[in-house]
Amino acid sequence: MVLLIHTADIHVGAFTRSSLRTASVEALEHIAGYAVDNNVKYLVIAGDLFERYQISSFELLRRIYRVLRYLREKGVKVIVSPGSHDSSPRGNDDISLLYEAGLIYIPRFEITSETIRTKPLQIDDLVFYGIPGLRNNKEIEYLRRGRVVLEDTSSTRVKRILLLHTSVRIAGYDPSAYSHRYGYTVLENDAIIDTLSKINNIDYIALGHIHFPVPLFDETSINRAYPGAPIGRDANDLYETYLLRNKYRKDRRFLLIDLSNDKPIVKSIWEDFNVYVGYYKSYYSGLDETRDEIKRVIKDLPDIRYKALILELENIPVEDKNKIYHLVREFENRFKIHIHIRSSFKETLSESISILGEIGDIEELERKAVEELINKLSIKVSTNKILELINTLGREPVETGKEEFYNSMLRDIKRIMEEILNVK
Ligand SMILES: [Mn+2]
Repeated sequence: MVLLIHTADIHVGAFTRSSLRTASVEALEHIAGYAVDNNVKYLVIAGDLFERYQISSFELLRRIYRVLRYLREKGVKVIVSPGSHDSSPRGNDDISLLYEAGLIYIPRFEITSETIRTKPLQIDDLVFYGIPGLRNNKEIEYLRRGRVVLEDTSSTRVKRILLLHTSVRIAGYDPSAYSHRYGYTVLENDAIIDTLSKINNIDYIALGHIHFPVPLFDETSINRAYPGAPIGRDANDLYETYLLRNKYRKDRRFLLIDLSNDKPIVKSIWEDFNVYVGYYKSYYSGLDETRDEIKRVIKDLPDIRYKALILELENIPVEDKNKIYHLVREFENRFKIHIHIRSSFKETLSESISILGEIGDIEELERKAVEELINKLSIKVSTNKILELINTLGREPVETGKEEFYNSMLRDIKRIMEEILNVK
């Protein structure tokens, strides 16, 4: 039997100031335990092992080193491809340190303005390739233009696995509906990666980047899937965990891939990863009442290691927003719980509360800066449009076909400007 585990988007280092901060490393420990107990010899992490390219937590790093050392001692090989969060272009990142320590394998690649060339990494009878997640989903440009080269794919009978960290529309799931989280560019459909896998004899594509598990299945014959994040990294992910359980009657998961036959058999290993997400919606009815209400909701939560609560409180008066903020912080500490407040009342509230959330990457910082500027200038334009413009201007030309590149860029700029100025 050729078995491997496929996971992605662990985001160790997310939720830094919250009681959830150890949840993701614990999820990885759990997956590692499953691999050892079930004699699975390969663990594939398709990007975003870490929340940032360097995390500073000694506690989390020590646990990462320990679990990886444990896997190595048990003969489990861990193959990691860089994601959009955890790699630095110069390799000053934590995953490079893990590689130097001999704890993980990273399939090598070279990126020029022309191509992404990825080199085979052979381990036993398996060959791994990795296409990293790049800033602004730039890997998509390469994929669209057919400028991704997998080297030496012709050789003997081995199974080939491609680790691919990107945003692709798959099985009816459209990541562009969540574009600010997954980048502004999305591969329109998976025909491109279909072709890529066919011409390179790829047996299985281990996808990463989309935190929601796609597609949802218990067990099926399929050659690509997003396992989804075990924990996630922000309130959106927690809300999706809630939806997965309460709307789709599924859970978070990792994937067990059986490559023994011609077609891979992929099985979802559903897991709660010791996280409970509660959702509570109410109208604000005064500070004391709301305090009692929230306390009651928290006390009703099941006794589980990691608790999160999404509170939707409507009609909070502006003069009470800071009091609510402090109340929530107090409850978070007292009850060891992660609370996220969503309010439909006024933008000012979500703004003041937003420091509860995480500012994890440059794209989020960009968004915050643009939002602030729009507010300051009181102009009527959507943040998304400005970010789309910035990202379009930041596209990098490919050496061949420069004219076509600039023409299509100008077309896009014209379209965005027309939408911003509301003309046409
Ligand atoms: Mn991610």
